[in-house]
Amino acid sequence: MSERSFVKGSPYIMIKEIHEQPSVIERIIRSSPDEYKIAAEMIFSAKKVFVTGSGSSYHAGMFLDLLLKRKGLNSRSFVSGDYDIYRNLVDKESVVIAISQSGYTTDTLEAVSLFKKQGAKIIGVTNIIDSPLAQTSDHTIYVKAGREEAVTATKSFSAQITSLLRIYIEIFRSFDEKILKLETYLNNLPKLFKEYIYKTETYVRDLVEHVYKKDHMYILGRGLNYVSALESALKLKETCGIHSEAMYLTEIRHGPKAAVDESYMIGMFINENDLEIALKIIEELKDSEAVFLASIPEGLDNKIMYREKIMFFNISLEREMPEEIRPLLDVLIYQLLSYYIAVSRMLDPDRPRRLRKVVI
Ligand code: F1P
Repeated sequence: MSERSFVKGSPYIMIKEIHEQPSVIERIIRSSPDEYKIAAEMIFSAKKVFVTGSGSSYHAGMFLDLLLKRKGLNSRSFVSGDYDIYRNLVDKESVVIAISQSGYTTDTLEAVSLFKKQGAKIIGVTNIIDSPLAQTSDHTIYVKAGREEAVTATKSFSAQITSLLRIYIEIFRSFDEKILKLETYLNNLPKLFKEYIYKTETYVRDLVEHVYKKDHMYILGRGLNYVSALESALKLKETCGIHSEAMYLTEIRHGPKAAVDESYMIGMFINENDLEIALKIIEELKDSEAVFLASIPEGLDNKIMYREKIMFFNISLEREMPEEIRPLLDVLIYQLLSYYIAVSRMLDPDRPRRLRKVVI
């Protein structure tokens, strides 16, 4: 069965938008480098960098912030509703990267308006070319996801991450050989992404019958994987009404594990460095009857699977994949899982109750 046939049978837009991601990524990586170069120069020459947004856009912002911090830049990210806290830190030596799919989110626009008055330079990252965010920014990155109609952000999140990766690559290409590897990998990503959608979708469709009645999910990760956990947990909450929480990998051992029982799923994004701690967590939860779902580099997966009494599902990633790419593929698992659970629960994944595409 081809991957398109999964889409064809569905009346919903969300699954169509999930499947558009390889072509969205392709469009971004093939576009002219100019807009990313300008942003890269603005960021590199600023004394302080602030990254802000709400919902999925905040998660994308946190991703960039972690990348910049790790390279030694003075960066921090915050939910745009918190802008008042940063009032006395943002000044004319600052650059503020404001991310919003719609470009209309009130909190984000208010943050931009205040910080602009304080002399900061604004880089707007948006999917809507003539949105208020684009109009007020000193420089705009247009993320090129195409119109996103399902309320839940899927392709626009991947478009944000890919666009931010392009900026990141522009800043650091000349300093670091690993960045060249990342760039090459990103340039080949559309094909891999397509294959991964097919593999993951087949997998998730099998998994769903075991988990669609579960009430809770903790999704664990650290570093960049924690960003994937946040975004994945948001998908489940929005789309299929599951109580889901992103949890910093090591923190589950500091209290939350006491709540886990058979009504839980435990998602894990595991790197090589996390293996030891992941094994401890699995061991400590083995009496819980929770269902486990792990994403893990291939070759390491056999170390954690098939433990006695545990229902364990595992999706493996190419071993040599740079970790900056992982959020794109890891979040995809949960986009698909949320969609298929919603459909199994007879919910409309495109229009979750109480939600709107634009939060003003
Ligand atoms: C994005 C957002 C989405 C969420 C929903 C409501 O705001 O919070 O993350 O899934 O669609 O809007 P923005 O990026 O448009 O500011």
